[in-house]
Amino acid sequence: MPSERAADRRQLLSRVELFSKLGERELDDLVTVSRMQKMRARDELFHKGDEGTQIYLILSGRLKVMTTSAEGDDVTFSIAVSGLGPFSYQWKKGGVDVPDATGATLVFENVQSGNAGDYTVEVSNSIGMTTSLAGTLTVQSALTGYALYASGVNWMGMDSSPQGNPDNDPFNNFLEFVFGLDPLVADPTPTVRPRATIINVGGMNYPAVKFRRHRTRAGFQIVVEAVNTLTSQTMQMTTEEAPQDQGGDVDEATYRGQMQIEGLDTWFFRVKVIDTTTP
Ligand SMILES: [Ca+2]
Ligand SMILES: [Ca+2]
Repeated sequence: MPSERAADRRQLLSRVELFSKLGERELDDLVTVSRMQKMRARDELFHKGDEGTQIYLILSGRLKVMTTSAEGDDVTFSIAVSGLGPFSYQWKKGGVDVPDATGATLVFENVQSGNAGDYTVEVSNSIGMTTSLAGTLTVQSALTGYALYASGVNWMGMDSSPQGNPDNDPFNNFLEFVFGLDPLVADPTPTVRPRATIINVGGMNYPAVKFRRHRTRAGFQIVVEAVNTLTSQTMQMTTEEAPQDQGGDVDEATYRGQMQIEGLDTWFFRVKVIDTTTP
């Protein structure tokens, strides 16, 4: 026999559209894994990229969604409302209605700088309850990433272009930017270059590659591929392990192959840096 509080919670859950088709028993199961959480103003609930292990239902209050997009990305703002439906929605940009934006979700496909702004959504139901959510969309030009970085370096007349290599090490300025290196100091390659290693996960040894990279810089994409024979054209999937903070906006990334090292003769990784500033 569920407690009175559990009964309240079950009633709340049953009013959420996503769970509306569940039977009493399934709702009871949900109640046992749910918990109430009070947040203070400005508390951060989650960050983009966090592992999605929970669903949040907002019972009262407002949630602000902050997001940054490289131009050309798809961005979604979405609102979850509890209470008595059905609901109607109107999204606004800078207080002005966005035409045809009357669903629970506002999607920008191929976002452009013109989409940047402060967004709110007004939600109302048949008894006139109104709530709103606010979010800011910042659109970052892919070019600003390298340009911002380059502007902070004292080049003293040396070649500051992405292809330049004033310190004459194996990394051009663009790769120095990507991997968090110093473009004016020749970097020792065995230490900073992507390097092969072996990591142990759950008692099994896997081939892996480790490299340093900048976390928050824009204008590039790193793709890691692996292959276990040089003649094979098929690149295998790799799994990204939790990155290790190296301080100063740099982390060490580890990607591992899917097959255990036992039984493998060879394993090659390819770390591709794609310059997204070049269309
Ligand atoms: Ca260099
Ligand atoms: Ca360097």
